[in-house]
Amino acid sequence: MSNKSDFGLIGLAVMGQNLVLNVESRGFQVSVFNRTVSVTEEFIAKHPGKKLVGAKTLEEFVQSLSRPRKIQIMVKSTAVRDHERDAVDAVIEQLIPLLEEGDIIIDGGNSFYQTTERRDAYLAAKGLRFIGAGVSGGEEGARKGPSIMPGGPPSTWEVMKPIFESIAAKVDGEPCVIHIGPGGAGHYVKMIHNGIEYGDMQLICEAYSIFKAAGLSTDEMAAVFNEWNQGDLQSYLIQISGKALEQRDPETGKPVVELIMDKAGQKGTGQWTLLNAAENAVVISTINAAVEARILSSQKKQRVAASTQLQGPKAQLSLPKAELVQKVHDALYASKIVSYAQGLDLIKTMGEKKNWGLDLGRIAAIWRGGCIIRARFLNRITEAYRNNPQLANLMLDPFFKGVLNGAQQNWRELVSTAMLQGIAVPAFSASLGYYDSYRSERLPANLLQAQRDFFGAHTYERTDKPEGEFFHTQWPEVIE
Ligand code: 2AM
Repeated sequence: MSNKSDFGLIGLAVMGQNLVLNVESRGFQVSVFNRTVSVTEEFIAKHPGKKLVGAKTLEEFVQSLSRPRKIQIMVKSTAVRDHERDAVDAVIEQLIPLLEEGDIIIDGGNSFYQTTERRDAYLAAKGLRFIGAGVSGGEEGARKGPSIMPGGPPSTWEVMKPIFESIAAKVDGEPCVIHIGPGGAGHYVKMIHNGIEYGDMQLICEAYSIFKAAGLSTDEMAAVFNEWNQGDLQSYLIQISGKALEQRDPETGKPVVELIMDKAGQKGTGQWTLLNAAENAVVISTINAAVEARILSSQKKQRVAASTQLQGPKAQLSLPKAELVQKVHDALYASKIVSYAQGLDLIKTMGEKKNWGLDLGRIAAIWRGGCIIRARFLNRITEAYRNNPQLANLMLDPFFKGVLNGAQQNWRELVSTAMLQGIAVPAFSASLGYYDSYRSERLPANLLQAQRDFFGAHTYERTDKPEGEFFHTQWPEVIE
């Protein structure tokens, strides 16, 4: 082993440990530190012969690194707003007196992007460098190659590039990491990635819900998902959903999925995405529906009580299986395109507002491997933005437009059927609602403007007069 390590990591929970093993496996020497020293000792003892240095103190850890030091923090991040402090801040504060000019701190957790901006400015003022990097792929991604979304100054990215590129997932030989943009851009894009992930997951769950109402067995559903995974819906989430449906419980012999409580958890990035969309006046109704579906699912007690009080039809889906599968496929594919169109619209809007210089096509490309939303379909998004970097909405790209136009009839028939049968399809229907609103030359907002002018003299523009001219009507008095 050489004298000094190339990389240091603080926080040896599973993600941290796996990242360390990944970096080490690419030929780098790695120093590690954990608040609870026994965790470090166990980790080092478990991996003999590896280029690892286990430090008992932070001083020892910092001294073991070559300069400029590259220190990744993988501790619990909880602060949701920039004024709050969490474990990442605590570790940063402990590091500051030990570091020297030009050293680099990398936050690889799911920090809120404004928190990242605050830390970036704080450390820059102290002559230190900071990278806020979104890391996606879960435990397996961290070990074998995640998708990495780093934000920070280009000069810092250049220093980190060899390590990031060697540890990231590879697709067609290309590493799933690019410099996303300055400051909080990396954590921002990771946050929207998570929102999109929520959308993908919920859409798959709605497909499952319809199949279940139609009486398909979990094995039949798994077969459908496995087949879809060979086609245009190919994705990691479709693949694992198929595998999950096949799984039997050794104790009861029943499908494990049917034994799992229908209460979804969430850690907050989906809700942050909604807040940010509202702040930027961008519609992300599919992601919104997905987040809200998780919230409603968690209210199990209330749902159980309401199930005997509020009426609905008893679902009877009598469509031939092949026809049903095709309709669900088309609804899922079209809804997924809408969800990505919305998420990318939000990234585009925010990128322009913040002057981040984001490249949507290249961002989609680094999501092709390592991360949870990895899918062949992302190649099409990269192509769409390569063909037209100014694309206003993904749905208008020639390829996606073709898919939507081809799928829309089946999509509406499926959503209508589900609604008539009382099967909740909030994300399928939100996507269709967005599609139909977006393609409407005329919406009923004329009446809305009339209402606003009626009660508040808010004025309106006219279809027969130039844009920017505002009118007010003397509406009659209302007698109630
Ligand atoms: P621990 O093993 O000492 O609990 C995930 O919780 C990881 O973050 C663990 O490695 C944990 O260390 C670390 N962690 C959580 N809060 C921390 C803090 N305030 N300071 C340092 N490490 C922390």
